[in-house]
Amino acid sequence: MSETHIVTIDRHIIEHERKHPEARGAFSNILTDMALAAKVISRKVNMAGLMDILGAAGSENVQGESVQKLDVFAQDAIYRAMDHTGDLCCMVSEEWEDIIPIPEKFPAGDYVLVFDPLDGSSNIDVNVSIGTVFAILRKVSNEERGSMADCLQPGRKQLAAGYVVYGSSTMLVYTTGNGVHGFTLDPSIGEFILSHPDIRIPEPPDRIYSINEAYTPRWTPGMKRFIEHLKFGDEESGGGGYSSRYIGSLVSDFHRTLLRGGIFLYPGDRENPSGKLRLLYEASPLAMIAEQAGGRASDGRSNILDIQPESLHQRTPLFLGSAGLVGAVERFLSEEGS
Ligand code: P6P
Repeated sequence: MSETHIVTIDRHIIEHERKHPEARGAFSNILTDMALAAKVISRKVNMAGLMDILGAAGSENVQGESVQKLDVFAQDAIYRAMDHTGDLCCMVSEEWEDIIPIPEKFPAGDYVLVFDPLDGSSNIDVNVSIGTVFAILRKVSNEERGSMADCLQPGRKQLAAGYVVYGSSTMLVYTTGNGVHGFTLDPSIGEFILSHPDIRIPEPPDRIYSINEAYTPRWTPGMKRFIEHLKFGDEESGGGGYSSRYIGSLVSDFHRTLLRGGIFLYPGDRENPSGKLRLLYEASPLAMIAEQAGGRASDGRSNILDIQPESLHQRTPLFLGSAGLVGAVERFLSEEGS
Protein backbone atom coordinates (compact mmCIF):
# COMPACT_ATOMS: atom_id res chain seq x y z
CA MET A 1 0.00 0.00 0.00
CA SER A 2 1.36 3.46 -0.92
CA GLU A 3 2.67 5.54 1.98
CA THR A 4 1.55 8.83 0.44
CA HIS A 5 -1.73 10.23 1.66
CA ILE A 6 -4.14 12.24 -0.48
CA VAL A 7 -4.52 15.60 1.27
CA THR A 8 -6.43 18.39 -0.42
CA ILE A 9 -5.59 22.01 0.35
CA ASP A 10 -9.00 22.46 1.99
CA ARG A 11 -8.27 19.55 4.36
CA HIS A 12 -4.76 20.90 5.03
CA ILE A 13 -6.09 24.37 5.87
CA ILE A 14 -8.66 22.91 8.29
CA GLU A 15 -6.01 20.75 9.99
CA HIS A 16 -3.71 23.77 10.35
CA GLU A 17 -6.58 25.88 11.70
CA ARG A 18 -7.03 23.32 14.50
CA LYS A 19 -3.51 24.30 15.70
CA HIS A 20 -4.89 27.78 16.41
CA PRO A 21 -7.74 27.34 18.93
CA GLU A 22 -8.39 31.08 18.72
CA ALA A 23 -8.99 30.85 14.96
CA ARG A 24 -12.60 31.46 14.04
CA GLY A 25 -12.49 30.11 10.52
CA ALA A 26 -12.52 33.44 8.64
CA PHE A 27 -8.77 33.22 8.11
CA SER A 28 -9.08 29.67 6.76
CA ASN A 29 -11.95 30.75 4.53
CA ILE A 30 -9.73 33.37 2.88
CA LEU A 31 -7.11 30.73 2.04
CA THR A 32 -9.80 28.41 0.71
CA ASP A 33 -11.29 31.22 -1.39
CA MET A 34 -7.82 32.04 -2.73
CA ALA A 35 -7.43 28.42 -3.84
CA LEU A 36 -10.79 28.68 -5.63
CA ALA A 37 -9.70 31.85 -7.43
CA ALA A 38 -6.44 30.13 -8.39
CA LYS A 39 -8.37 27.30 -10.05
CA VAL A 40 -10.45 29.80 -12.03
CA ILE A 41 -7.33 31.71 -13.13
CA SER A 42 -5.41 28.54 -13.95
CA ARG A 43 -8.12 27.36 -16.31
CA LYS A 44 -8.11 30.71 -18.13
CA VAL A 45 -4.32 30.98 -18.27
CA ASN A 46 -4.07 27.51 -19.74
CA MET A 47 -6.46 28.62 -22.49
CA ALA A 48 -4.34 31.76 -23.18
CA GLY A 49 -2.84 30.34 -26.34
CA LEU A 50 -6.33 29.95 -27.74
CA MET A 51 -7.21 33.61 -27.13
CA ASP A 52 -6.60 34.47 -30.78
CA ILE A 53 -8.92 31.70 -31.85
CA LEU A 54 -11.42 32.44 -29.10
CA GLY A 55 -10.88 36.20 -29.27
CA ALA A 56 -7.87 38.32 -28.31
CA ALA A 57 -8.11 40.76 -25.41
CA GLY A 58 -10.42 43.64 -26.21
CA SER A 59 -12.37 41.68 -28.79
CA GLU A 60 -15.23 39.20 -28.61
CA ASN A 61 -14.81 35.43 -28.66
CA VAL A 62 -16.79 32.96 -30.72
CA GLN A 63 -19.49 32.96 -28.03
CA GLY A 64 -19.75 36.73 -28.39
CA GLU A 65 -18.29 37.23 -24.88
CA SER A 66 -15.88 40.11 -24.43
CA VAL A 67 -12.40 38.68 -23.77
CA GLN A 68 -10.49 40.30 -20.90
CA LYS A 69 -6.73 40.71 -20.63
CA LEU A 70 -5.62 37.91 -18.35
CA ASP A 71 -4.34 40.17 -15.58
CA VAL A 72 -7.70 41.96 -15.55
CA PHE A 73 -9.40 38.57 -15.53
CA ALA A 74 -7.24 37.41 -12.62
CA GLN A 75 -7.94 40.61 -10.68
CA ASP A 76 -11.66 40.13 -11.26
CA ALA A 77 -11.58 36.44 -10.29
CA ILE A 78 -9.91 37.16 -6.94
CA TYR A 79 -12.15 40.15 -6.26
CA ARG A 80 -15.34 38.18 -6.95
CA ALA A 81 -14.15 35.28 -4.78
CA MET A 82 -13.50 37.64 -1.87
CA ASP A 83 -15.83 40.66 -1.95
CA HIS A 84 -18.96 39.06 -0.45
CA THR A 85 -17.57 36.65 2.20
CA GLY A 86 -17.53 39.00 5.18
CA ASP A 87 -13.94 37.94 5.95
CA LEU A 88 -12.12 41.01 4.60
CA CYS A 89 -12.32 44.69 5.53
CA CYS A 90 -10.54 45.73 2.31
CA MET A 91 -8.02 44.58 -0.30
CA VAL A 92 -4.88 45.91 -2.04
CA SER A 93 -4.00 44.84 -5.59
CA GLU A 94 -1.18 45.63 -7.98
CA GLU A 95 -3.91 46.33 -10.52
CA TRP A 96 -5.71 48.96 -8.40
CA GLU A 97 -4.27 52.37 -7.46
CA ASP A 98 -6.12 52.78 -4.16
CA ILE A 99 -7.41 50.49 -1.40
CA ILE A 100 -10.18 48.24 -2.78
CA PRO A 101 -13.26 48.60 -0.53
CA ILE A 102 -15.72 45.83 0.28
CA PRO A 103 -19.08 46.86 -1.27
CA GLU A 104 -21.45 48.37 1.29
CA LYS A 105 -24.03 45.66 0.54
CA PHE A 106 -21.66 43.03 1.94
CA PRO A 107 -20.42 42.66 5.55
CA ALA A 108 -16.80 43.55 6.33
CA GLY A 109 -14.40 41.35 8.27
CA ASP A 110 -11.16 41.48 10.25
CA TYR A 111 -8.56 40.77 7.57
CA VAL A 112 -6.82 42.49 4.66
CA LEU A 113 -5.82 40.66 1.48
CA VAL A 114 -2.89 42.11 -0.49
CA PHE A 115 -2.13 40.52 -3.86
CA ASP A 116 -0.59 40.72 -7.28
CA PRO A 117 -3.23 38.92 -9.36
CA LEU A 118 -1.02 37.92 -12.28
CA ASP A 119 2.64 38.85 -12.07
CA GLY A 120 4.70 38.60 -15.24
CA SER A 121 1.62 38.64 -17.47
CA SER A 122 3.74 39.94 -20.37
CA ASN A 123 5.24 36.42 -20.46
CA ILE A 124 1.88 34.86 -21.33
CA ASP A 125 2.29 35.51 -25.06
CA VAL A 126 5.42 33.34 -25.12
CA ASN A 127 4.00 30.64 -22.85
CA VAL A 128 6.35 31.37 -19.95
CA SER A 129 5.08 30.53 -16.45
CA ILE A 130 3.43 33.38 -14.53
CA GLY A 131 2.06 33.71 -11.03
CA THR A 132 -0.22 35.16 -8.38
CA VAL A 133 1.25 36.41 -5.08
CA PHE A 134 -0.78 37.14 -1.92
CA ALA A 135 -0.63 37.73 1.81
CA ILE A 136 -3.19 38.09 4.61
CA LEU A 137 -2.95 40.77 7.33
CA ARG A 138 -5.14 41.31 10.38
CA LYS A 139 -7.00 44.62 10.62
CA VAL A 140 -5.34 46.86 13.23
CA SER A 141 -7.58 49.96 13.08
CA ASN A 142 -11.07 50.54 14.43
CA GLU A 143 -12.28 51.34 10.92
CA GLU A 144 -15.00 48.80 10.09
CA ARG A 145 -14.10 48.89 6.39
CA GLY A 146 -10.36 49.19 6.78
CA SER A 147 -7.89 52.03 6.39
CA MET A 148 -4.43 52.74 5.04
CA ALA A 149 -2.97 51.76 8.44
CA ASP A 150 -4.47 48.27 8.04
CA CYS A 151 -2.75 47.87 4.66
CA LEU A 152 0.64 49.48 5.36
CA GLN A 153 1.93 46.83 7.75
CA PRO A 154 5.44 45.32 7.69
CA GLY A 155 5.82 41.76 6.42
CA ARG A 156 6.35 40.46 9.98
CA LYS A 157 2.65 41.15 10.55
CA GLN A 158 1.54 38.84 7.75
CA LEU A 159 -0.56 35.94 9.07
CA ALA A 160 -0.19 34.00 5.83
CA ALA A 161 1.56 34.35 2.49
CA GLY A 162 1.43 32.35 -0.69
CA TYR A 163 1.82 32.21 -4.41
CA VAL A 164 0.38 30.30 -7.34
CA VAL A 165 2.66 29.39 -10.23
CA TYR A 166 0.85 28.66 -13.52
CA GLY A 167 3.47 26.50 -15.19
CA SER A 168 3.71 22.99 -16.63
CA SER A 169 1.45 22.30 -13.68
CA THR A 170 -0.34 24.80 -11.46
CA MET A 171 1.00 24.86 -7.90
CA LEU A 172 -0.16 26.77 -4.86
CA VAL A 173 2.48 27.25 -2.16
CA TYR A 174 1.58 28.84 1.18
CA THR A 175 2.65 29.35 4.76
CA THR A 176 0.72 30.39 7.88
CA GLY A 177 3.91 30.55 9.90
CA ASN A 178 4.11 26.78 10.40
CA GLY A 179 6.33 25.77 7.50
CA VAL A 180 5.81 26.01 3.75
CA HIS A 181 3.54 23.60 1.92
CA GLY A 182 3.04 23.06 -1.81
CA PHE A 183 -0.05 21.76 -3.58
CA THR A 184 -0.35 20.69 -7.21
CA LEU A 185 -3.63 21.17 -9.05
CA ASP A 186 -5.19 18.04 -10.51
CA PRO A 187 -7.41 19.66 -13.13
CA SER A 188 -9.26 16.39 -13.74
CA ILE A 189 -10.82 16.60 -10.27
CA GLY A 190 -10.33 20.34 -9.65
CA GLU A 191 -8.39 19.79 -6.43
CA PHE A 192 -5.07 21.12 -5.14
CA ILE A 193 -3.33 18.01 -3.72
CA LEU A 194 -0.47 18.20 -1.18
CA SER A 195 2.62 17.39 -3.24
CA HIS A 196 5.43 19.27 -1.43
CA PRO A 197 4.93 19.10 2.37
CA ASP A 198 7.30 21.12 4.58
CA ILE A 199 9.41 22.70 1.84
CA ARG A 200 12.91 23.68 3.01
CA ILE A 201 15.46 25.54 0.90
CA PRO A 202 18.22 22.93 0.42
CA GLU A 203 21.51 23.33 2.26
CA PRO A 204 23.98 23.40 0.60
CA PRO A 205 22.02 25.16 -2.12
CA ASP A 206 22.43 24.57 -5.83
CA ARG A 207 24.95 27.10 -7.16
CA ILE A 208 22.38 29.22 -9.04
CA TYR A 209 22.01 32.97 -9.19
CA SER A 210 19.11 34.74 -10.90
CA ILE A 211 19.46 38.35 -12.07
CA ASN A 212 18.92 40.33 -15.28
CA GLU A 213 22.53 40.94 -16.34
CA ALA A 214 21.45 43.41 -19.04
CA TYR A 215 21.49 46.03 -16.24
CA THR A 216 25.15 45.38 -15.29
CA PRO A 217 26.26 48.87 -16.45
CA ARG A 218 23.80 50.42 -13.97
CA TRP A 219 24.77 48.32 -10.94
CA THR A 220 26.68 49.70 -7.96
CA PRO A 221 30.31 48.57 -7.59
CA GLY A 222 29.34 46.24 -4.72
CA MET A 223 26.68 44.56 -6.86
CA LYS A 224 29.14 44.06 -9.70
CA ARG A 225 31.72 42.60 -7.29
CA PHE A 226 29.16 40.14 -5.87
CA ILE A 227 28.20 38.75 -9.28
CA GLU A 228 31.88 38.50 -10.24
CA HIS A 229 32.41 36.61 -6.95
CA LEU A 230 29.70 34.11 -7.86
CA LYS A 231 31.18 33.61 -11.31
CA PHE A 232 34.90 33.64 -10.63
CA GLY A 233 35.44 33.81 -6.84
CA ASP A 234 37.53 31.19 -5.06
CA GLU A 235 35.85 28.10 -3.63
CA GLU A 236 37.03 28.82 -0.07
CA SER A 237 35.18 32.14 -0.03
CA GLY A 238 32.07 30.40 -1.36
CA GLY A 239 32.42 31.82 -4.83
CA GLY A 240 32.91 30.47 -8.30
CA GLY A 241 31.14 27.91 -10.43
CA TYR A 242 27.60 29.38 -10.27
CA SER A 243 25.07 28.96 -13.08
CA SER A 244 22.79 31.78 -14.17
CA ARG A 245 19.07 31.09 -14.44
CA TYR A 246 16.70 33.99 -15.15
CA ILE A 247 13.13 33.42 -16.36
CA GLY A 248 12.05 37.03 -15.95
CA SER A 249 8.91 35.93 -14.10
CA LEU A 250 9.28 36.58 -10.37
CA VAL A 251 7.12 33.70 -9.12
CA SER A 252 8.87 31.19 -11.39
CA ASP A 253 12.34 32.42 -10.47
CA PHE A 254 11.41 32.32 -6.79
CA HIS A 255 9.78 28.87 -7.03
CA ARG A 256 13.00 27.43 -8.47
CA THR A 257 15.04 29.20 -5.77
CA LEU A 258 12.76 27.80 -3.05
CA LEU A 259 13.09 24.22 -4.31
CA ARG A 260 16.76 24.26 -5.40
CA GLY A 261 18.34 27.05 -3.34
CA GLY A 262 20.52 29.85 -4.68
CA ILE A 263 19.66 33.53 -4.84
CA PHE A 264 17.26 35.73 -6.78
CA LEU A 265 18.37 39.34 -7.14
CA TYR A 266 16.52 42.41 -8.34
CA PRO A 267 18.78 45.25 -7.10
CA GLY A 268 18.24 48.97 -7.17
CA ASP A 269 20.58 50.79 -9.51
CA ARG A 270 21.58 54.30 -10.49
CA GLU A 271 18.43 54.75 -12.60
CA ASN A 272 15.99 52.98 -10.25
CA PRO A 273 17.43 53.06 -6.69
CA SER A 274 14.36 51.17 -5.37
CA GLY A 275 14.43 48.55 -8.10
CA LYS A 276 11.26 47.36 -9.81
CA LEU A 277 9.50 44.91 -7.49
CA ARG A 278 6.77 45.92 -5.06
CA LEU A 279 7.15 45.59 -1.29
CA LEU A 280 3.59 44.99 -0.09
CA TYR A 281 2.34 42.25 -2.42
CA GLU A 282 5.49 40.81 -3.99
CA ALA A 283 8.58 41.10 -1.75
CA SER A 284 6.94 40.74 1.69
CA PRO A 285 4.85 37.62 0.92
CA LEU A 286 7.79 35.87 -0.76
CA ALA A 287 10.05 36.95 2.10
CA MET A 288 7.75 35.23 4.62
CA ILE A 289 7.77 32.06 2.55
CA ALA A 290 11.56 32.16 2.12
CA GLU A 291 12.12 32.66 5.87
CA GLN A 292 9.65 29.89 6.77
CA ALA A 293 11.63 27.59 4.43
CA GLY A 294 14.93 28.44 6.14
CA GLY A 295 16.01 31.22 3.77
CA ARG A 296 16.09 35.00 3.94
CA ALA A 297 15.00 38.14 2.08
CA SER A 298 16.71 41.52 2.17
CA ASP A 299 16.62 44.88 0.44
CA GLY A 300 20.43 44.84 0.63
CA ARG A 301 20.55 46.28 4.15
CA SER A 302 17.43 45.23 6.09
CA ASN A 303 15.30 42.14 6.30
CA ILE A 304 12.36 42.70 3.94
CA LEU A 305 9.95 41.61 6.68
CA ASP A 306 11.05 44.48 8.94
CA ILE A 307 10.43 47.27 6.41
CA GLN A 308 7.54 49.58 7.30
CA PRO A 309 5.66 50.32 4.04
CA GLU A 310 5.04 54.03 3.38
CA SER A 311 2.77 53.60 0.34
CA LEU A 312 0.72 50.81 -1.25
CA HIS A 313 2.82 50.38 -4.39
CA GLN A 314 6.29 51.26 -3.17
CA ARG A 315 9.15 49.38 -4.76
CA THR A 316 12.12 47.75 -3.07
CA PRO A 317 15.39 46.14 -4.07
CA LEU A 318 15.00 42.40 -3.44
CA PHE A 319 17.57 39.69 -2.61
CA LEU A 320 15.80 36.43 -1.88
CA GLY A 321 16.82 32.80 -1.26
CA SER A 322 19.48 30.88 0.63
CA ALA A 323 20.31 32.70 3.88
CA GLY A 324 24.08 32.44 3.39
CA LEU A 325 23.93 34.01 -0.06
CA VAL A 326 21.60 36.81 1.03
CA GLY A 327 24.01 37.56 3.88
CA ALA A 328 26.91 37.55 1.41
CA VAL A 329 25.29 40.06 -0.96
CA GLU A 330 24.57 42.33 2.03
CA ARG A 331 28.29 42.23 2.92
CA PHE A 332 29.37 43.08 -0.62
CA LEU A 333 26.89 45.96 -0.79
CA SER A 334 27.99 47.33 2.59
CA GLU A 335 31.63 47.49 1.51
CA GLU A 336 33.15 50.82 0.57
CA GLY A 337 32.03 52.18 -2.76
CA SER A 338 29.05 49.91 -3.28
P1 P6P B 1 13.07 42.69 -15.93
C1 P6P B 1 7.64 40.73 -14.75
O1 P6P B 1 7.40 41.86 -15.59
C2 P6P B 1 8.23 41.27 -13.45
O2 P6P B 1 7.36 42.13 -12.82
C3 P6P B 1 8.62 40.12 -12.52
O3 P6P B 1 7.77 39.03 -12.64
C4 P6P B 1 10.04 39.80 -12.95
O4 P6P B 1 10.82 39.25 -11.91
C5 P6P B 1 10.57 41.18 -13.37
O5 P6P B 1 9.45 41.97 -13.73
C6 P6P B 1 11.50 41.10 -14.56
O6 P6P B 1 11.96 42.41 -14.79
O7 P6P B 1 13.47 44.13 -15.69
O8 P6P B 1 14.22 41.74 -15.68
O9 P6P B 1 12.38 42.44 -17.25
